[in-house]
Amino acid sequence: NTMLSWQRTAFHFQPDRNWMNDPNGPMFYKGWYHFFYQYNPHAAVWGDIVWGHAVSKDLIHWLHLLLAMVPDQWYDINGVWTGSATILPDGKIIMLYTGSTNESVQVQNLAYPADPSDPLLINWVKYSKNPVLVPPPGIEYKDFRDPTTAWYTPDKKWRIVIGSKLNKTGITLVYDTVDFKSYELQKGVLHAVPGTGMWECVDFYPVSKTGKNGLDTSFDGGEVKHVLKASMDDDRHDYYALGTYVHNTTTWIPDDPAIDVGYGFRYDYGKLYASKTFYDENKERRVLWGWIPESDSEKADVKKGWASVQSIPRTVVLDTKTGSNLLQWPVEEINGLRMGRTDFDNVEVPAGTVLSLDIGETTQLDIVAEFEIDEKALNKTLVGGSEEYSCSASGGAAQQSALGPFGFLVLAEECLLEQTAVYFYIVKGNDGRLKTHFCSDQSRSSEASDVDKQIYGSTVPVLKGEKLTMRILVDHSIVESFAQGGRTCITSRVYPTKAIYGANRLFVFNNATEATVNTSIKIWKLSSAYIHGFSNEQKM
Ligand code: DQQ
Repeated sequence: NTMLSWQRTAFHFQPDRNWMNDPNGPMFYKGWYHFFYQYNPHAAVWGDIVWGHAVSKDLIHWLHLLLAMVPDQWYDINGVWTGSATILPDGKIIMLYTGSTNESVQVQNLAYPADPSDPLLINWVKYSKNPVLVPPPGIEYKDFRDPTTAWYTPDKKWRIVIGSKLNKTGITLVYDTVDFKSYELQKGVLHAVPGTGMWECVDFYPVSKTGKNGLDTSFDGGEVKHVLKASMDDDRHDYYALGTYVHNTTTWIPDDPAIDVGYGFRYDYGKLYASKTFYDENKERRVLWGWIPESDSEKADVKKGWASVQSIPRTVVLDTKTGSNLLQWPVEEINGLRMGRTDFDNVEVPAGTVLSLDIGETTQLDIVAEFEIDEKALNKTLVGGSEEYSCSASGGAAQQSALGPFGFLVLAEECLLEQTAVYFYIVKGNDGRLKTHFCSDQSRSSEASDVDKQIYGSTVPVLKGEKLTMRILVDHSIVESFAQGGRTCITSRVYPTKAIYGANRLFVFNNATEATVNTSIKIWKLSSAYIHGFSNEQKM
């Protein structure tokens, strides 16, 4: 089926076939990265959820292993749902996950490796007295899921958080435990935000205010902020906020109440959901995984026989320059896929031009670029470019103003019949201040009619003296874009019908009416990653 098989990605994690959703229990253990994921072994749609399992030495090349856990007990017979790993100081692994019971009640279960000396952790044992937690009084039986990684507290206990809701208020229930078998519900909810609905896949972790390294989830030093992230069941986006965690009162307070969980920053302004971080002690970094759902129709997924990929794992650190947002960046191991590099230095792109970047195959790319706008245009009194601009409500890459849009057309067909535009759009306010938007326009990404054609994006902080920079990873049907070192990220899932294989082109464009931009671009072709292994059918 050549129409659809080309959409298979070449270096994004995915099983051989069928449906995948949330990342589960990522960790580094005895020299291997372990990745588990929500998986339907029977179809390309959600259902019959088990835990798929794969291992890697570098987070890029993967060996699929046997299914780790399947629904075979009354407490998870309707699904082995999302969970997290905690590695205790003695190296013991604790896996907590949500089970949907025979009555569809959401409960928390404990599992551990059958043989901790096996670095591949092939076999998993469920604790004989599961479930270890059932919904507490006042919580609906279907609003209690996705336990976090535990952190060690000053009271010498382990603390976890579980997402829930009370009426329409998203909340995080907090439990303390000593042995992971019995738990005490804490009085305070860590945080609650009215109007946000059910919080799925909560993540909670410290980031350093001073260092470049990631921090263990239990880190308890001085110079940290804590990130609280929740996946909003209502609007299907992952929102995070930075704040201060106070152990004694079991609270977390956002730095800026206007940028709270559910209202403020998203990890990604395109497709990314149910994400989860882990502390990678191997490289002293915190790594984020996110599920990238499809944006075509369910019918198309069934036809192509698979659905969803995972994002390229991203390192996450506090942006110490702004102090107010995170930086997400593809793990450095992705650079190992880089092959030939082509440089375009100091290319002038006048207002209203599109330049073809003639580099041959353009389906697997790593593009790193910087842009400078000519001073004359910046200093002019400008017309066009509304202060109310937002990528998603705009006319996309076709909407011109004095200072933008400019950027790239990827997965583009020669005559631009199909194109996915990734670009900056600058607005000059009445006060003369510049505001930079970073957008990804899917409106002309495909001639197919049953696919998402939204325009994604948000603003991106640009500090004094900084050039505008972006990095784009292109992988057949997915475009992951990072602006200003990862302050704003956008993942687009696109389905061109013409811009495929050799018919695929890359362009740099400047659709501004006033500004000439000067750009320097480095482009690497990326080779495919090894992502194979045993058949997942073996254990069913
Ligand atoms: N997916 C899991 C749930 C989680 C949801 C079920 C988020 O545990 O809340 O597959 O995508």
